[in-house]
Amino acid sequence: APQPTREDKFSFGLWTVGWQARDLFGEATRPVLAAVEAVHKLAELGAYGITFHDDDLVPPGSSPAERQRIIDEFKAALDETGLVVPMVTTNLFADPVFKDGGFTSNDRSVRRYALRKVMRNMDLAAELGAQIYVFWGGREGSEVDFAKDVRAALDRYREGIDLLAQYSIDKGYGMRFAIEPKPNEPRGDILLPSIGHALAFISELEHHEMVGINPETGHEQMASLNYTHGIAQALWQGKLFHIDLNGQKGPRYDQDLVFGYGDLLQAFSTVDLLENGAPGGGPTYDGDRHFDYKPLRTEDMSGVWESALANMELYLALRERARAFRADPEVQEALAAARVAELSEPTLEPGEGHEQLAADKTAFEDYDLEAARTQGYGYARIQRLALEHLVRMR
Ligand code: GLT
Ligand code: MN
Ligand code: MN
Ligand code: MN
Repeated sequence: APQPTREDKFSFGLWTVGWQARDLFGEATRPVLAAVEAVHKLAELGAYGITFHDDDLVPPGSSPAERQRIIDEFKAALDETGLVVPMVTTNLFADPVFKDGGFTSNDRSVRRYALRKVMRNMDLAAELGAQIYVFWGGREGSEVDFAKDVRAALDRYREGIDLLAQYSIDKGYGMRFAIEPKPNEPRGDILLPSIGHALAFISELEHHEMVGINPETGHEQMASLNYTHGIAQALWQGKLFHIDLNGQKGPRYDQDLVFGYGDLLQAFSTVDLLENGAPGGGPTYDGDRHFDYKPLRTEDMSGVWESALANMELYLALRERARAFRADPEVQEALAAARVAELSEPTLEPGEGHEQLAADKTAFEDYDLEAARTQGYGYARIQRLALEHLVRMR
């Protein structure tokens, strides 16, 4: 199997390998994982980064002295291993104070508390060199439509992000923010439920240029959406600032499976897009390959590390498969036959407007409708070749 290296830029949330597997129906099945141990183990496995929520690293209720000791030990482990902290985020969902949301709680005092909690953790994030700050608003939402003024909630969401962006600017932190959409769970309905909702929201922000998205594979798939298409649109808009890779088997609860363990074919097209860009060119993704998964509840710590490695190995295997797919002359021929590149040609001639188009009889009056109606597009061949590359029939 391919070996992950630092250059591959794989990162993991401390809350992933550190998940004690407490779920809705059962208690923890694993012991607490010390952050320092997570750093050492991830570095050993070939990851380059570790990310965390404020409360993953420093247990809530710690005294200032304890907090400092934990941070110092964490930093020492980073120095020792060379692991970096490329992204940091805030827990605005676990504490009961956030049961109606952080930035969008109906209770104004909760909103002010949430902002302060983020500001405090942004200071730590900056100190550790994090360039990306993620916002997953899992509790921003509702169960009762009539009890949440969504218009006002979006105003408050915007107010919150605007303030924090200003905070980063004024402090000289130079961070970029990444909003993570999710349709539901833990709230019945979450605000900014999909990539598209988040992108539309960002365009309303004061510092929209410093805000992008952090789309998670499973979250889009929970809503039956095509993850590869979603990140393609984010790349198109220059908004794919970060990414949460994992696996999900269709629309059901958030499974956070190992990357690829769900819709493997879509994982393949995801990696192909991230690594090679669109078939007609266009930007590739140069950020971290961040895994947000939950090691199975059945596993002890050896299963945790086994699954952490599985994420990286699968990614590398798909990257290799995607390269082979693109390099295959038969694939290139099939792409050409399907006129995939023709979609990159503008529909109008240079300088042509609607008047010239209206004057072009070949476009309408003399158009060979019958030929266009009966032609085949040749996608079946591409589908077959992609599958064959995926399962190494080629
Ligand atoms: C939480 C959530 C994830 C988010 C994390 C960032 S926390 O586990 O389910 O999808 O990425 O807050
Ligand atoms: Mn996530
Ligand atoms: Mn998830
Ligand atoms: Mn999750």
